This record gives sequence, C-alpha cells and structure tokens, in this order.
Amino acid sequence: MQSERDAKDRQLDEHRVPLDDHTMTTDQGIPVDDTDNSLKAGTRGPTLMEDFHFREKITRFDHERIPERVVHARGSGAYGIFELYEPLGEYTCAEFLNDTSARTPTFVRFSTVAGFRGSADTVRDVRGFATKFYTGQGNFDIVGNNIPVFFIQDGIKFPDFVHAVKPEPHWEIPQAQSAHDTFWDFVQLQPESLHMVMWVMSDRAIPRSYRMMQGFGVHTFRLVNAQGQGTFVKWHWRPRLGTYSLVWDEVLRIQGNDPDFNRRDLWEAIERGAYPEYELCVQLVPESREHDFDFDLLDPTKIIPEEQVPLRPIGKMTLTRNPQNFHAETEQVAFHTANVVPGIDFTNDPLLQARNFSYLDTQLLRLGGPNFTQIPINRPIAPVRNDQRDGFHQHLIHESRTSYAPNSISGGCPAARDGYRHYQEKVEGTKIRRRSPSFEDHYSQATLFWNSMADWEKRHIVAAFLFELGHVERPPIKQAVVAHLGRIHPDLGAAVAQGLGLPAPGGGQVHSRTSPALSMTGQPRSVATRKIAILMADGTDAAAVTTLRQALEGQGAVCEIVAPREGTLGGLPVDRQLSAASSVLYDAVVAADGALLSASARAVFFVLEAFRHGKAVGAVGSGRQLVEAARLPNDVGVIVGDDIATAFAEAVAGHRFYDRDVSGVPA
Ligand code: HDE
Repeated sequence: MQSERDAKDRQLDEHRVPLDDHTMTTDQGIPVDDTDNSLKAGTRGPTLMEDFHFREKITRFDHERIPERVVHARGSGAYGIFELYEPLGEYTCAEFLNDTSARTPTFVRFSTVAGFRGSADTVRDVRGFATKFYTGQGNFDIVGNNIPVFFIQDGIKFPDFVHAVKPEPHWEIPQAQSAHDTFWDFVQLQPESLHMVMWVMSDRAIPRSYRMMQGFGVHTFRLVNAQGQGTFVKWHWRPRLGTYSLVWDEVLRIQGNDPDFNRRDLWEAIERGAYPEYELCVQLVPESREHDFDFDLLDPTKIIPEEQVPLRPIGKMTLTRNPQNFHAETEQVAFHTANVVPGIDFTNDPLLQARNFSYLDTQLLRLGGPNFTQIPINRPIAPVRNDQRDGFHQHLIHESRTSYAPNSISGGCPAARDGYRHYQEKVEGTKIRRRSPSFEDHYSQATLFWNSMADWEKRHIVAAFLFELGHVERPPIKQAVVAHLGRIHPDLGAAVAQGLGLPAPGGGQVHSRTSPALSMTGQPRSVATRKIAILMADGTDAAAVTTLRQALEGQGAVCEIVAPREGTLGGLPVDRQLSAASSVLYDAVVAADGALLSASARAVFFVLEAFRHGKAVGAVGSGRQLVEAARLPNDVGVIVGDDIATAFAEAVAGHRFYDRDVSGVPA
C-alpha cells in the first residue's frame, strides 16, 4: 500500500542534509580549507574584513535564534500516523475521517505554557497537545491541551491572563510558575478561571509522561456532512497507557535532576520502539440538543460530562518517529486552529474565534514572513496552488504568467471550485460587547470537579493551593481566593484557609453531583515502559537480579542498574552511578543489595524517598537489609522475598500507593 505517510516522508527527504564525508563549504558552496583560524595580517595581526568565511560563519551564528513562542515556548515533537476505526460519513465529509485504509501522517508537539524555552519540563502547568494531520485534503490541526477547559471565556482576555501568569514585569520572577501574586490576583478578579484553576491545582498539571496524558480540543467544534448538516463535536485524545501523574515533592526534585524529564521520556520511548498511542475520541451532540445542557456549549470553561455524552473512540494515533533536527521540525512547526479541512468547522465560541485570528499572526512574526507554510514540517502533502506570491524566503519558482483571478491567460487557473464550504450558519445580532448570560455560572463545574476527586486527589489539590498561595505576598489576594474556594466547596475552602491561618470562608449551598470520569483513579494498569531502578553493589547476587530483570523486561518495563560505581557487577553493566542517580527519575525501585548499600546514606535515602513518593519498593536477597535500614513500615507496596517478580510488577502497574499520603512529603 502506498501510504500517505510515505508521501510526507518522501517530501521531507527532499530537504534532508545527511551526515556524510563531504568537504565543508560556505553557504555559497565554496570549499573551505580552514575553519579554526580567521584570516589575519600576520599570525599576531588584525583579522581581515575580506575573510568571507569568518564573517558568514559569525553572521549566521548571530542570527540562529528565532523568537520563542509567547506561550508554549518549551515543547517536544514527534511524528506519527493516524488510523481511523470506522467511516464517519454520517457526521463529516472529511476524507481522512471516512477512509479506514488511510494512514494519515501526523506531527505532534507537546509543551508547557508559562515557562521560557529553557525552563524545566515538570512544572505545574497545563500541557499543550497540538497535532497536525497531513491529510490528502490539506492540513488539519487540533491545537489542544491536556486539560479540557480554559481560564477565560473570551479571547480578548488572553493577553491579560498570559501577562498575569508569566514572570512579573519588574524582576522577571518567577520562571514557569503560577505561584505568585499577579496570577492569583487575576484569578480572584476573574472567577471564570476557577474551573481551570481546579484542574491546574490537581495532579493533571504534573503529568508523569507525555505518553500518559490526555488531550482535549477544549472548544466545541462542528462536523459537517456531505448534505451540509452540522453536528457539534468535542475532541479527546486518550493515552493507551492511561493517565498518570507525578507527585509534587517529586516534581520539585526532578527539576534539578533532569529538567528535560518529559522530553527525554518521550524521545527514549520512541527510540526503544515503545511507540506512544492515543485514541482519538469524540463527543457528538446533534444540533437539536444544543440547548439541552445547564451550561453553554460555546463556553470553553465548561466540559460536557462524559456521563451525559459518552466518548466515542474513532481512531488511533501512534507516535513512531523522533524528529531529526529540533529547530527545523519541532521549533518551526506552526499550528493553527483555523487549519481545518472540508467537513470540519468552527462554532462561535469567543475564545476559538480569537484563536482563529491569533495563530497565523504569531507565525508571521515567529517564522519571519508569509512563506512559513513552505518549511518542510509545515508543508501540506496535498498540492498547493494559488495566486499568493513573493514575500520573504519564497522558495517556489512560480512559472505561471498570471497571479490573479479571474484570468484568461492561464486558462482561468488555478480555479476556485469544489473546495472548502463554510457551514451555512444563520447569524444575526446587535453589535455588543457583552457575554451571554448562559456564560455566567463559574462555580458549578468547579464543584463537580472537586466532588469527583478521590480522597488522595483532594489532598493533593489542597496541598497545591497551599504551595501556590503560600508564595503570594498580598494577604487580600489570598483571602479573596479562599472566599472563591469556599463557594466551590466548603471543605476545600476550610482546608486551604486552615493551612493559611485564615478563618474558614462562608460558603453557600453546593451541589453533590459527580462525574467519575474526572478522577484519575481506575486507569489502565501496565508495567510496560515503567522505569525501575535496581540497586546493586559489589557482591550482589547477579543471577537473582537477572531473573527478576528478565521477568520485568518481558512485560515491557525498563530496568536500570544503579550502583556505587560504574563498570560491571557480576557481569552486569552498571547503567548509572549512585551519585548521578535519583529515585525521582524512576517509577519504582528494587533493592538487590543490603550488605554494602545499607551503609550508604545515599542508597538508604534512595529507597526511603521512593517509598515516600508512593512508589513500589522491592527487595531481593540481602536487599532486605537496605529496606530495613530505610525503616520502611509494613506496606502492601513494599515487596520483599526471593521470588517477587509477579507481585512487584503488579504493584508497579498500579503506579502509586496514595494511601501513604504523599501530598505533604517529606513527612
Ligand atoms: Fe494558544 N497560542 N492561544 N491556546 N496554544 C499559541 O501560537 C492563543 C489557547 C495552544 O506546539 C501561540 O504558535 C490565544 C487555548 C497550544 O506550537 C499563540 C488564545 C488552547 C499551543 C496562541 C489561546 C491553546 C498554543 C503561541 C486565546 C487549548 C502551542 C505561539 C484566544 C485548547 C502549539 C504559536 C505548538 C500556542 C494564542 C488559547 C493551545 C500566541 C490568542 C484555549 C497547544 O498564537
């Protein structure tokens, strides 16, 4: 089968510069004989202006950076393919959503929002989940997040929100953190942000991995079928491995140990062939049901609870290839909410409408002109023919003698026909700067979120509010936020107030509805791709380690041997030396030696810290002594014995033992 993916690959091939043994040249193709010494008048003399190689090299270096994204500056990308389960002709005429034999190439960029390009991956923040589908009818982008709602209802507030969350203007502090006055000042004055704030204070905002994170289109979009009939749609990505998060104390330590934690995790999984998979699901709402909800479908601060409109899986995306050049691919990729193909359309969500303006505008600045769609990562595989011309960095040599329509000289070509047809929505209204009253309720869904959390999730949310508000300097801002929290739920308000030493806020009546799908409990369980540290030292029983390792790796886990020194132990290569390792970089730990390691404070701390972060801790052979030295209590997640493989794998698959109360670590 000649797949569409091959088409994108072939297109990219034209632009690849392979590593080879060719002679170095200048940008003009002139061979270079020396790139280490500038041309000088005598060995100790001044550098000469005529050294064109030197000047070109330095000039190119001076111009290497392009403006980083105002938001979502830090990101990681990967190529994939999308395969459809069943034709959706009843709802949409988009060809890639009707052809189950198509393998539509995709490029995904995951990102954080607030931090600069060099900030750490594992900050508390919403994550971007942007996908470009290179379809036969042109590029379609879902520019989504890992949280299904947004902070604001109208795009005109976006600059205010972003200015509030970014580092404060006078001293550019703090980096990649919402824990500061301007963010919480915005929140207290803009209660429409509260629902999203609840999500951001939950563990959703500290994902374990981009491979274990949901994605959401956020807005209500519209599918349109061949008869021109519309259906409202919400986009959801569901990771095959389940949705899992880190714990806050761990996050603080990962930032120093490996600021590239999520980027590295994605890259290494793809290199290993453990291809991340996400199911694309839709919530479909017939137009006749538009007003059946107690919220407005156009309001991006609201979800459609899954219990009201179930998710329908329609296809699967598999990420199969890492980029070869970060700048060319991940940095230059340009997503846009308005990149839609026939059969997919917008709604009047005022946030979406603003985005439809913003993304093209930002690309013009960031990528230096209107021809950024010719950059290989952005080029559609569908043919591009129009009368748009010139501009900076035009790569195409248009041979036509005309660049206008209508024309007779070129036989009327390119001709506009049978193309994208906008949904025929009837629109009328009075010009007005006001929101619909149906956008007014800012609390009910925040309450729904709180009500739906498991106890451990609630504890983590309270701890997150305490961390964040604990960094706010102005007491009136804290008080105002706590008052809002009391309106979301009296328990939440009281718990946060107590930690801040404030009186419990008054709270009115709140509803007790829940939406079980909002909780992260009950995720698919698997040990596959989980990273396990095996602590060894000289004299460890290597055969026992090998047996355990084979059993775990047989189920797809990734084991690393951590030991006091590099080299080999009992014939097994050491992957990481203890001084360069930390438990926070692993999902679980096995103590395989106790005789030597229980005398090492680092090794004892390694095991203790893993335990405190709720991880499975195993011990084989003398490893039992290390567990004893760490004084771990009797716990279901501490598995000691000679044949622990099955029980340990089961414990790792459950991700964490949250009954240990990891919200307030260290205890
Ligand atoms: Fe974005 N957003 N956004 N955004 N957004 C950008 O585009 C903007 C919003 C999202 O990996 C920018 O190329 C406005 C919601 C992602 O390259 C910019 C508004 C959601 C990415 C921009 C929003 C997103 C961006 C910055 C309010 C979730 C990264 C650089 C009206 C559904 C894409 C760029 C990538 C990037 C504007 C709100 C997601 C400035 C004006 C809601 C994942 O154009």
